[in-house]
Amino acid sequence: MKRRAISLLLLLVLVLSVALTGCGTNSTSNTNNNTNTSGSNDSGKQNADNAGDKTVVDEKPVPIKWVGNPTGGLYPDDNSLVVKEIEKRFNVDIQVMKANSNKPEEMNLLFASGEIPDHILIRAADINMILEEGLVRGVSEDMLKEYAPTYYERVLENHPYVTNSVVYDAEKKVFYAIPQGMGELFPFTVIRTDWLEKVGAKMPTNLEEFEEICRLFTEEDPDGNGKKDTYAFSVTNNYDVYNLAATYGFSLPGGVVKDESYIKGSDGRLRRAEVTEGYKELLKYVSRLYSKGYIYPDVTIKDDEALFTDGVVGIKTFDSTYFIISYRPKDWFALTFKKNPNAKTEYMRPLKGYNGEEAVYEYQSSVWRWQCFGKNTTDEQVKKILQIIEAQLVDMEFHNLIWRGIEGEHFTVDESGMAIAVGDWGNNEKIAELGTRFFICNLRVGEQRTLAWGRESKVQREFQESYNVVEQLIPSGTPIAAKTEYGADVEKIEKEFFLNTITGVWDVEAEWDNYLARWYKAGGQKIEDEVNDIYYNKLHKN
Ligand SMILES: [Ca+2]
Repeated sequence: MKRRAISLLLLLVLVLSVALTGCGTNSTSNTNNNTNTSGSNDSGKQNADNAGDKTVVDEKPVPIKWVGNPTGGLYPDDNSLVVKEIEKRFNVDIQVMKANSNKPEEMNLLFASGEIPDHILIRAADINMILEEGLVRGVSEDMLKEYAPTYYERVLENHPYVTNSVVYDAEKKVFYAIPQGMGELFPFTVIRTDWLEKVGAKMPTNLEEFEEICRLFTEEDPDGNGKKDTYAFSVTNNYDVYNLAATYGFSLPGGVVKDESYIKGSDGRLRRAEVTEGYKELLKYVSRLYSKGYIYPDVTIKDDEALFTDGVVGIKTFDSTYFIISYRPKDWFALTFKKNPNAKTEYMRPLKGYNGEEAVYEYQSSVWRWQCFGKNTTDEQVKKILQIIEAQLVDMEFHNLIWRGIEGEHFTVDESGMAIAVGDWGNNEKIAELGTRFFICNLRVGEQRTLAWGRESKVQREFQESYNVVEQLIPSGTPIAAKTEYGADVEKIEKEFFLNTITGVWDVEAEWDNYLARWYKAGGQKIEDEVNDIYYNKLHKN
């Protein structure tokens, strides 16, 4: 009700602003027509390409209102290099929409004003709103395949379940939203191998060996300073036990792999990992390590990465990019080697599971944003947008232009293959001035990834190729209304149980039933019911 009232009010504002911008649009499109005659070379080429379609000689630029990714909340100027280049190449007239796709309130305001952009970028969490209000048009699979075949391929590669989700109409073969984002690497655990050498141990391969390493790192003076002042690892959140959880057969949200994991029980019912027996066993294992003194005692410490940097702990689990020193040269991992030039580390292979089985990694392809098309957008406009997206995926020069500008002028490539901004071209203000990063489509592969993160990212990817990866039962980006409502309450209970049991305040076994009761009562029941309804009635209709 409240929202309706606000919408009406904004509608008034809209009527006024449309009346005002109406005049502005006319005058700008006139100027655009003028400037475009000078760039007739390119439009001539476009016409030739489209000769089969139409016999229009002097095609007018196709107007496109684009909601993109404003770096640091700043928008590209209409005259920025990137905007001008896109306009020239594709014979379009880009209007940069000044609504921040990272901020739902700004997007709401834009839609409430009646303005529906042609290219819409929206946060994963906001897709429900946009679908329910009918703000987008569908794009057929055929159209995607015809104008953006690489885009289509990479979307399906990274989000294989999208055609079995709420954004896809399986009967009509139409997408209402297209996921942007990539299958992330799983968080890595690194171990100080110079410590392993010092205590005469090898990389652990199972939970027993891991526990023994924890003991040695705590009791056998791995840093050789004659004092008992080290621990195996620290625990402040799920990150730290991510790879241990995998050995118990499930994924925990941590860093970029942030989806909750649902596991199908022998009764066919999907349950959140945190209320399953495997989770209980994990907590017992970790609390035992804590009770033996192997885990850093303070679990509330904010900056626990520094414990690794300072050589207080010798094991750390974190997002992959942090272990790329050239990519994050000033971060905690890189600093470890500045502080202690003798430090050596290696990634830990997945440990053998507690039941003797292989560790389980759930494939999660983060939906960073959804890409959608406004309900008033024409086929011609969709076609142009798809071509712009396709070009940045297949044409490296155009890809670079969209992401970082012109090589040699705005960026250079270092010895690790990573692109480095020249001068201050990496600053937010300069990014807006240039227009880079606003039109990005985040589905990068091969060289495109190397340019972003350097060659170590390839090493990491290869390291994880042997992982035992399973499908996600509830795909990334699936809207779960009950989670929106009760998610925070339920997570509070999970967090409290996690920290209190690990530190031995509560006994896992004694408190388990109590925890489950509170979890279900706080909204967990509603989430679980909805998840099962989605799984059985919406995703698997057959
Ligand atoms: Ca010591």
